Amino acid sequence: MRKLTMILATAMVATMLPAMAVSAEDEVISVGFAQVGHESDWRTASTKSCQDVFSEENGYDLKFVDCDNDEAAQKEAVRSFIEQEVDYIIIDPIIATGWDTVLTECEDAGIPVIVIDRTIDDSDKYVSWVGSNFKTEGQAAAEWLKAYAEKEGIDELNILTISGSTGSSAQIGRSDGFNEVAEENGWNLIDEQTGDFTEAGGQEVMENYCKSYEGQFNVVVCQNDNEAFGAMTAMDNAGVTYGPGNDVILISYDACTAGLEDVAAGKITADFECNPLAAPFVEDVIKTLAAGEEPEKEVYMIEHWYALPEQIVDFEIDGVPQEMTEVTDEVIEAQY
Ligand code: GYE
Repeated sequence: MRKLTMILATAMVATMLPAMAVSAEDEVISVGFAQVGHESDWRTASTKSCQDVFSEENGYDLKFVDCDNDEAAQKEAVRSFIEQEVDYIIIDPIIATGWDTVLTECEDAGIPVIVIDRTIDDSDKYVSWVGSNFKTEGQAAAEWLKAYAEKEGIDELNILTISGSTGSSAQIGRSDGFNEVAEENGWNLIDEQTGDFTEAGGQEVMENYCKSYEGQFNVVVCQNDNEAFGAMTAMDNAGVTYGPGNDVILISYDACTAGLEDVAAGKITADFECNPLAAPFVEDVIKTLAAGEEPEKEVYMIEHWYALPEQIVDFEIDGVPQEMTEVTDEVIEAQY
């Protein structure tokens, strides 16, 4: 409900209802959330985080739309939130560009927009963004690979990448961060095709890779865990071994529970976290706005780089030493 309508409605019922009911009605904050879809474990954790925080018990009316990775549907969802006169709009942008028109509509309607996870790169008409530095994640994976290959005495790196959804800031950042380091070090980037952040996509791309590049690769980079699950099925079927001590170094991103279980099982060689639990920080932004104060424009999530002890090596990103975290049962238990 929009603020003005809410005040009027409250004033009208105030004469008729006991004070308790008025204040309960007054406190409900409506939030529209245009979620990317349901493509991955990461996405499930992100959705749950928002549903937990913006619950009825916490005083929210959450209007949740799963946009099924459809850019047009996502813009439609945002417009439907404007029509419903919600108090706040949360967007996790499927792709990074093409946002200025709809964000201008939100601005004209006086509804604050909070962007989470992926970035909007061609408009700044939102109050805050809460998410991860995807380029740093890509650099971390590559700098780890460099240090690990040195330790293992592997001097030729022939790399296949299964990228995320093309044009999403998560894909762009991870590819840029990784590929810059790869090029500096003269590694052989054989191919990069999208698996759309899904298990089925990862499997399909890897099946093609196993046929086209048989015996020619020793590193597979999957831009999320679900793609890695699919890639593992394809490699199993093609008789390619992966994980510590095997044919292929398998790198993944997200580090959700099932991904870390595969690290512990010696299948994924290292997993670079992307933290999906943004909702509590989004609520802080909403509370700051409600108090009439200015929230931070950018809020970064904290993330860890995971491996088993034998695969933990020292590395730096732009001169900053990085800590790696050993995957243990407790760590898996605490993950999302
Ligand atoms: O890595 C992937 C999800 O935008 C960071 O989207 C997110 C990515 C995440 O589908 O699993």
